[in-house]
Amino acid sequence: MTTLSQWLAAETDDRDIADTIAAMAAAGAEIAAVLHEAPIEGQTGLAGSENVQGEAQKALDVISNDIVLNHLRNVPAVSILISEELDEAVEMSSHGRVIVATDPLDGSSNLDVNVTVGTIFSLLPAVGGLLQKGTAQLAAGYVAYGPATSLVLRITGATSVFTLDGGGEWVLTLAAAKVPEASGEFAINTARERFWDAATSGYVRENVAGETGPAGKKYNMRWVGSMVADIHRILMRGGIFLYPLDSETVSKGGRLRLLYEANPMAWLVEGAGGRSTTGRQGILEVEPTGIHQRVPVILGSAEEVARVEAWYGR
Ligand code: FDP
Repeated sequence: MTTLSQWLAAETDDRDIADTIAAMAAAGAEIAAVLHEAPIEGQTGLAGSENVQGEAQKALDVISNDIVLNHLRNVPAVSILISEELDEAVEMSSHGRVIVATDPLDGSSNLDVNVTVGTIFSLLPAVGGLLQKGTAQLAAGYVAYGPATSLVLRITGATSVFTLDGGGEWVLTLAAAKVPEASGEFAINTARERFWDAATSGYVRENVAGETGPAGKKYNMRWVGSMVADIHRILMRGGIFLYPLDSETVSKGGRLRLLYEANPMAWLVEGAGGRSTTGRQGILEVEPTGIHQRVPVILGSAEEVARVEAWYGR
């Protein structure tokens, strides 16, 4: 059995990276415990406030953000925290070498229905400033709060999966996740079809046409509507996730956030042999212009991502 601390010791000599990841893992374990009992505590309702994107905050969004903040405050390596729940970046330790960007509770619109949600995080070198491309990431990960509590992590090597045991220990359960190159599953919010561009419509039309269509195989659709759950499925068994630019989100640049959703997920999927793109460039190559910037997100099995890219190239 390999624990998270043993894995960190083997994976990196950089104590700052290891300490920061360990603190995010501890925050994840604490959030998992809160989520387990949240309905009993009546904590799934609206908090009555709004986050920077103008979305209603769930009480648990705020609670999860506070838990992450408290854990990172104890880590001298952390210089700045960027959070989906905070308008501005928060200064932490003045000598810290690591920036953490996080969505403390992603998919929170699913909390009322007991569906998997998650905490996503990305580590960047403080020396590069707040706005760095995804290629600069030191590490990334997410915690998925589902039937099991999973921690998916990548520093620069493989993408590894840990499971939280009953004693609060993270145990390595998959050393190197592999996203199959080919897949017959796609994930997209089809209720947005009327806003789609020609590439998205063309790709989905081909999939829906099945064996007798141009793709020549049968597809199935899977959409949880909670990014962590959808990406976890893709890391475990392949598929493609699309939240493309469409006519409704174009003015905002997309739906999902670059620094704490798209970049960490692209880092993890690419570490498992999958691919990621906005449709026009690799997600990790996007130059950020703001900490809460949005971006189109397409990631998953390499063959499927290539088919979407081919549509964008037409
Ligand atoms: P949520 O707003 O519930 O936090 O991060 C945004 C996100 O969830 C993703 O987890 C999910 O993939 C997406 O929104 C779904 O958005 P729509 O229901 O608007 O399509």
